[in-house]
Amino acid sequence: MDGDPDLCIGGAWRHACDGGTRDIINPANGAVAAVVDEATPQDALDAVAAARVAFDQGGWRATSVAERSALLHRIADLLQRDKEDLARLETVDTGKTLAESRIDIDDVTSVFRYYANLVASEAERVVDAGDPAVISRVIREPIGVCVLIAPWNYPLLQMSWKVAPALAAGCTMVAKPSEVTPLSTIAFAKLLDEAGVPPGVVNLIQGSGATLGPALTDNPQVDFISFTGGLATGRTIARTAAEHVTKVALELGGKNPHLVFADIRDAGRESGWDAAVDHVLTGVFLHSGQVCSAGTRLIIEESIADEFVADLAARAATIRMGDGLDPASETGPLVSAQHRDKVESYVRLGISEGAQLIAGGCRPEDPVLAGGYFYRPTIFDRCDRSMRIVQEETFGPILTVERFTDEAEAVTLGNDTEYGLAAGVRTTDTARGERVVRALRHGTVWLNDFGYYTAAAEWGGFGRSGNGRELGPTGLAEYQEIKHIWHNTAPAAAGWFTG
Ligand code: TXE
Repeated sequence: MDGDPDLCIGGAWRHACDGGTRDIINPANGAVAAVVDEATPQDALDAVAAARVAFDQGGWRATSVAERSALLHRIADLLQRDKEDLARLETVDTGKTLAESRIDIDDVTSVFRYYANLVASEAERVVDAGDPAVISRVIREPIGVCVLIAPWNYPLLQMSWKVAPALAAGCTMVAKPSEVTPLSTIAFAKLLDEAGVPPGVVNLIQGSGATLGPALTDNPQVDFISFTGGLATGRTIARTAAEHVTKVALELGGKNPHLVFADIRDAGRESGWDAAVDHVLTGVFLHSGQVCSAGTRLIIEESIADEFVADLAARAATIRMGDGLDPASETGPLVSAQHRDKVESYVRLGISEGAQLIAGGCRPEDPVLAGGYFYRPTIFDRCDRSMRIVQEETFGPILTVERFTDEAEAVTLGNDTEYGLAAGVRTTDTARGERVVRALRHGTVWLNDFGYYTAAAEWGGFGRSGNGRELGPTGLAEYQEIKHIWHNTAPAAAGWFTG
C-alpha cells in the first residue's frame, strides 16, 4: 500500500517479483482506494516454501502452548488498539458500514482470545489400552503448512477464523485474502510482526485466485487448505488437492431458509410479529446480502403471508443506502461492478421465471450514489422451489418468498437446497421449534433469532455448503494431527513366532 511492499514471505516484506500491482477500488464511489502488490505464481511458491522451512526447521511448532496462548492474547490486544484504523480499511474496501466493520474487528479479537484460552486448556488424553503395563496417550500436533484462502465479504473476520486456530495449533501458513479486499489483511500481517510472530510462520500474498491457485493448492509441500468462497472455486480446489491427498476444509456459502409460522402472532405485536419482520429483514439485507448465512429464502405460513410480506416490503423501501463511512448509512454498496452485474442478472432471471417483484429490483435513483455499486433491497413474492432464483446463491440483496400450509411442508421446503449452511425458525410453540430445528439439515439453526454466532460454537455446512468446521474446538482440531503414543513400560517378547 502507498509504495510500501505488501507481500510478506519468510519474514521479509517485499514487492511482487515482476513488480505487478493492482488497484483496489472503493465500492461506495468507484475510486481507487489503494494500489497493492499483485503476487505472481513464483511469489506464491516462495511463500509456501518459506512456510515449509519455518515448519520443518524453525522452532515454532515446538513452542509451548503457554507461549502460543500469550502470543494470541498479544495479537488480540493490538487488534483492539488498532480497531478504528482496521475498521476504516474494511469499510473502504468492502463498502460495509463502519458500525459493521467495528463489530467485525471485535469479533476478530474474540476469536484470538477464544483460541488463546482453548489451546491453553487442552490436555492429552490417556486411554485404557487393556494392558496395565501400557501407557497409551493420544496427543495433538500441528498439521503443518496451511494455505488459508479468504473471500471478500468478511475479509479479516474470515481470515481470523483460520489464522487464530492455525497459530494456536503451532502451524505455519500462507494467507491469501481476496484480491478484491486485501487492505485489512495487509495491515493485520504488520500487526502480527509487531506481536512477535516468528519469521516465516505467517506468510502473506495477494492476487488473483485463478493465477495463484495452482501454486497454492497443487503443491505437495502443503498439508492443509482452508478455503472460504464460492462453490465452483471450492470444487476446483478439492479436485486439485486430491492429487496430493491434501486435507481440505471448505465453507462454500448457502441458500438459507427462514421459516416463519403463523403462531408468531401469539407472542404479541412487539416480540412476535415485529421482531420476526425485523429479523427476516436484517437476516437478508445486512451487508447488502453479501453474507454466506444470509436468510435469502423466506418460507412463510400461507395464512399470514400477505400481511407479513407487505410489512417487509414497506420496511425494505426505507433502508438507507450510502457510503459506509457516513454514520447515517444503514447499508453499503455491493463489493464490485462485476458482482452487481451478477445480482442484476439474477433479478432479470427471477422476473423471467415468473416471480412477482414487489420491492426494489433496480439501482437507487439518488445521484449521490451513482458512482458506487449500490442496489436496492429486492423482494420476490410467489416463488417456488423449482426456480433458480430460489435455489442459487445470488449473494446480493434479494429475498424470495415461498408459502406453506403445514409443518411438514415447511421442513421439506427448508431442506430443499443443495446447500446447508444456516436456517432460521420462528415459532412460539416450543415443541414445534425443537422438532423443526432438529429436522432441518443445516449447520447452524437459529430459533427465534437470526444471524448470530459465537467463537465457541462450530460454524460450517451440511451438503454442498462444504466440509469441516471453523470456530469452536473442532475449528482448532482441523489444524491438528492426532498421534497415538503406545508406551510399554514392561517390554517382553511378543511370542508370536516361535522358531
Ligand atoms: O469467489 P471465489 P468470488 C460465493 C458468492 C459469490 C461467488 C463468487 O455466491 O457470488 O461465490 O464469488 C480465491 N484457487 N461466495 O468469485 O472465486 C479468490 O482469490 C485458489 C460465498 O469472489 O470463490 C478469493 O481469495 N483460490 C462466500 C477466494 O478464492 C482461488 C464468500 C474466494 O473467491 C481460486 C464469497 C483458485 N482456483 C463468495 N479462484 C462465502 N462462503 O461466504 C479464486 N480463488
